Amino acid sequence: MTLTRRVFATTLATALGGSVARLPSALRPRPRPSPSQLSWQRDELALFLHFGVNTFTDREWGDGREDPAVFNPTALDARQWARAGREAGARALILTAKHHDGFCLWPSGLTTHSVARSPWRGGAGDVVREFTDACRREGLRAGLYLSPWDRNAPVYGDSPRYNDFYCAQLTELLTHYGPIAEMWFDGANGEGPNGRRQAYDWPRVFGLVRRLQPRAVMFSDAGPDVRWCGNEAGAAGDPNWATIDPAAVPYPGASGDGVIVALQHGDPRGSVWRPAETDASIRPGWFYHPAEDERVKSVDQLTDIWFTSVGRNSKLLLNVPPTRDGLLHATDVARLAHLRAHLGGLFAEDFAAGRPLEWRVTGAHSAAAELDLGRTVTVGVSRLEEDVARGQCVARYALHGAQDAGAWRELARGTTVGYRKLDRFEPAAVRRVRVDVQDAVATPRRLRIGLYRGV
Ligand code: FUL
Repeated sequence: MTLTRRVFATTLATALGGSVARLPSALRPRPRPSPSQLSWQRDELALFLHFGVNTFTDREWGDGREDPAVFNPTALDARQWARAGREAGARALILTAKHHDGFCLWPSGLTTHSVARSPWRGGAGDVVREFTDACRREGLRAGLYLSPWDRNAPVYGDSPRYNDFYCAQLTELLTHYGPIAEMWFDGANGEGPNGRRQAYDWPRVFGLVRRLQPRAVMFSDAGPDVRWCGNEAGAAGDPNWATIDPAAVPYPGASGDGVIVALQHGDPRGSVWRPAETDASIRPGWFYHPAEDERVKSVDQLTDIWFTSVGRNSKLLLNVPPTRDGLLHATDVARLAHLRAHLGGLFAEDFAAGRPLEWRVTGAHSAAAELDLGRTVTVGVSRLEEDVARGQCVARYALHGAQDAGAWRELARGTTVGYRKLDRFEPAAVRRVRVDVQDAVATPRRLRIGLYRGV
């Protein structure tokens, strides 16, 4: 869209007294990421830390009736979490400040179900403080998970009162611990201690975060900044658009036929930029369970997840739960280091680096790129990237390779590209490579291309 058209569209929207989203799609400027959404995506990998009373009771969902005295991680060292994250290549960490049991890892003034009633650090400890300090010391961004569902709070289900309570807890977290890069709102919404369900005031919650931490991104099924990818198996959708129709998932935890499809795939005509975050655990559960020590995902499994998350225009939020000691388990830490080394090796030598790329726009929605690698090499992995700061465009592409003057042979084909699309294919000896953008939502802009040997 030209500048004049964009100015017109915005002016028209203002004159209509409505948002740009209400304009006919042909007049609407294509959505682009905010600076915070862009930094969020460029982080590529974040670690998720599920930690709390469940760690000690060996459960996945606590019922809110736990004795706070069970929480006693005698060797807790948040610096070890942050160091392991940094060494794994993660650029952010997200901690469950409160899970569904309502137990707070900080001494919240709103409840007694917290670390303040535990024997840990004599009741004077604050895991959120140690966590945010450690992130900063290791140069990582800190994010927090504050479960809306609270099975301990007596006011849960008494909707206006719990909304006040929840916003007050959120205010504690967003005003006492410095910059928070991501607030994570889970969609699970069960019953409270009185058997009632809560009607959350999401506009108020989102407005509060924007006001107190304008640079934070908010994650939930329904955004507003980052959406859930629709499953916990480590696979973003294919295709995966960063744009979505906000009406398709109107609030966190919404259910219905189209919701999961919308979360997985987004929508090429979507009016808002809301990229998908892929959350998956390195272990079967989200919390630490000793019985799962032998079931930590292998480097091959984690690599597959990398290809189906970061390699599908998503960001990977990989859960690595602290143990009862308050440390990441040695097996998990070693696995993270091996994953980093394995990916480092896979992407170490880019045969396309520095090679001139010939880019031709072949139609209103198509283009072709050709690359001479200067010598014959064996290629088994490709990396395609759009400049998503300017939006997402490619809907369908094919990758071909050829030996010197030989015939073109298809190596891979796919749908969306976005921030990054990774493909693995049968290794082939090629000297020339061609990428055909066969369909796009606008005139395709030059792609970045990387080519690697693969295994
Ligand atoms: C879910 C929760 O119910 C799980 O316990 C976990 O926190 C996961 C990330 O989100 O909805």
